[in-house]
Amino acid sequence: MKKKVGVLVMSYGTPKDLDDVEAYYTHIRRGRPPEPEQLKELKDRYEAIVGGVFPLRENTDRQVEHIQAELNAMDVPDVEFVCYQGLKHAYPFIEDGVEQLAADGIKEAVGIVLAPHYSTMSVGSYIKRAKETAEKTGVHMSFIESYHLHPKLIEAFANRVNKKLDAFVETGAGRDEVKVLFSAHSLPERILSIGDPYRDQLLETSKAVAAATGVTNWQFTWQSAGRTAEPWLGPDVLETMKDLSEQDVRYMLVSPLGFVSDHLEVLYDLDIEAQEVAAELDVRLMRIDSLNTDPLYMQTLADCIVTEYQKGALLHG
Ligand code: FEC
Repeated sequence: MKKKVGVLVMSYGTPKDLDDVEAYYTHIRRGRPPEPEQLKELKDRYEAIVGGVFPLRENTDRQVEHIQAELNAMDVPDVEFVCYQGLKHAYPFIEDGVEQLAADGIKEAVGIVLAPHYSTMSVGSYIKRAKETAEKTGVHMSFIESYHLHPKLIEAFANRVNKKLDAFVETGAGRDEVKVLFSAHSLPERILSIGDPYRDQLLETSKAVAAATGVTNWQFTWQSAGRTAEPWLGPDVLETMKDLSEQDVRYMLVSPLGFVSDHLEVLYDLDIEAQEVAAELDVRLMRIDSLNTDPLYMQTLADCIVTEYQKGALLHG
């Protein structure tokens, strides 16, 4: 019989429905309930993306199914991979995922996050929570911290950039006239003083995608900064768009490299908010399609998981 190896696939998580937004937001704020106007503003954003649906949940479900299929198609001798979900801010939480795999009798597992870049505030905190539960439940777990330069990930992003640059060319723009804006979720500026690799890894992915597409007209910018008083990394994409339009840039392709799925930060912050700013500035803005279950992305994850598992198997016999 094949040995069952657990795979904890971790992701941000999204509310179940509009009534669940308050509990979700309170969890993000580490137990502090939002003010009524903050809650209303967040609900309005969810309602604006196709009538209040929560695409991240379905996307994550589909990604997990595809990863499991991809892993078992790799035919690792004597091993069957079984995937579990662990969400940062929604049910099933990271702790639930680890407890479930332990309850199913799994003794060995690999953890991966559906976000390619490492920050102590993002991936680091997912891993910390999973590790704590793994220790309590006696599961031996190892983790993939980042995969931001995996060749198949770069190829998947490059294909998407090329596809949208072709779409610009069809509308009459010159390929080199399009400013490619690589973007990612902002974090508080204080991450830089603790030597966090997040910004450098994002720049490395940007350079690799630019090299793979031959794009030289690009820059990196942040997006979706949190609504807190402390300073967040900038410039924000909306500010970048304004600056560029003052320099007479008329075509912009926003390419969020820090996100892998369609969700609020893409469908609202870029497709609604940034498009409104583009209309005011009279610039043409497009966005690359999200990776979702792109086979190249699924293969990136499966490859990282199998490599991590085999490294552990070699070490522990
Ligand atoms: O579609 C959905 O339902 C979920 C969309 C979503 C994703 C996402 C990814 C990241 N976040 C990261 C960091 C922070 C920090 C704070 C913060 C706050 C929010 C709020 C919402 C939200 N985030 Fe998020 N994030 C998503 C949604 N995020 C909603 C609360 C309202 C707001 O500020 O807009 C600030 C927390 C605090 O108050 O202390 C920090 C990072 C990522 C990308 C990596 C990852 O996926 O883990 C980093 C998707």
